[in-house]
Amino acid sequence: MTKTLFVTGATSGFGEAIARRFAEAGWRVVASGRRRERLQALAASLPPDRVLPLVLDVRDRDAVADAVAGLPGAYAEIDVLVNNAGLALGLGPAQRADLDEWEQMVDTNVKGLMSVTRMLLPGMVERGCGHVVNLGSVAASWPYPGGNCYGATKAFVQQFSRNLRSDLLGTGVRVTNIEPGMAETEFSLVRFKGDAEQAGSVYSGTRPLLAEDIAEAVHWVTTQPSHVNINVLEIMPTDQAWGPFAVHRE
Ligand code: NDP
Ligand code: 8X3
Repeated sequence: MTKTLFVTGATSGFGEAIARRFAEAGWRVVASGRRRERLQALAASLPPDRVLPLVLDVRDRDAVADAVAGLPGAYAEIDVLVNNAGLALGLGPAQRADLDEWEQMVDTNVKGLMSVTRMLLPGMVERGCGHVVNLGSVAASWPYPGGNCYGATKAFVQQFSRNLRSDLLGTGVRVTNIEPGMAETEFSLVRFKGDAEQAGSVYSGTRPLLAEDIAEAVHWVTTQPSHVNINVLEIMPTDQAWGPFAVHRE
């Protein structure tokens, strides 16, 4: 039977690659995000009747509820939810951070993820199957200068994913937290407010992960036999690793 995926943030990067990976594998895909034209272009580039473009800002709780309640017949029963929509804003120290930017990260990465999950979970539990895949980050576990609020939102995603597993034990619903390291998408362009040069310098001279690598990982975790739950998958480029502790000296 054809399965259905609901992915947030499908207008670029991981979300778009995930939508493509699953649509090309024959799944129905609800592709959501704020930029309508990009969703329409995505749907138009894939086989007909495979992708439902859904304009949705995950920060708008009522809109999320309406969107889930209004899913048309063929797309109404979601087998896999990928909570991918998210962003980092800025890389400055906490004492100089813009509180509005911190709030936007919390509203999107934390509260948006909570809303979409809460709205879609009852159907999965009722049907006795389903899978919630969250896009966490290495930033959840490994602090770095300027990661402040962004890393904290991903630490929420990490613990929320674990706690979801506890609540869903025995329901047949699976939960996975994917934690990527450096990946070249529009992530840095957003983080640096459209400064392409600064964004490009993050990836120059190295080989970052690609959006398709993450899409492949999401496809793999969701196509394991139903008795297998991949709890967490941390993925880095071969060219990335940890550094020593920083020490301040007078
Ligand atoms: P992109 O900037 O390429 O994609 C982010 C997506 O999130 C876009 O489709 C954007 O769509 C969507 N989005 C942002 N805000 C909202 C909102 N309020 N409502 C709905 N959609 C929203 O970045 P990535 O693909 O790299 O990021 C995807 C996820 O992966 C994020 O959660 C990010 O934190 C995480 N991640 C990224 C890593 C990286 O190095 N790239 C590493 C680890 C994790 P639109 O603007 O159209 O709404
Ligand atoms: C994105 C990876 O290292 O920029 O979550 O925080 S990092």
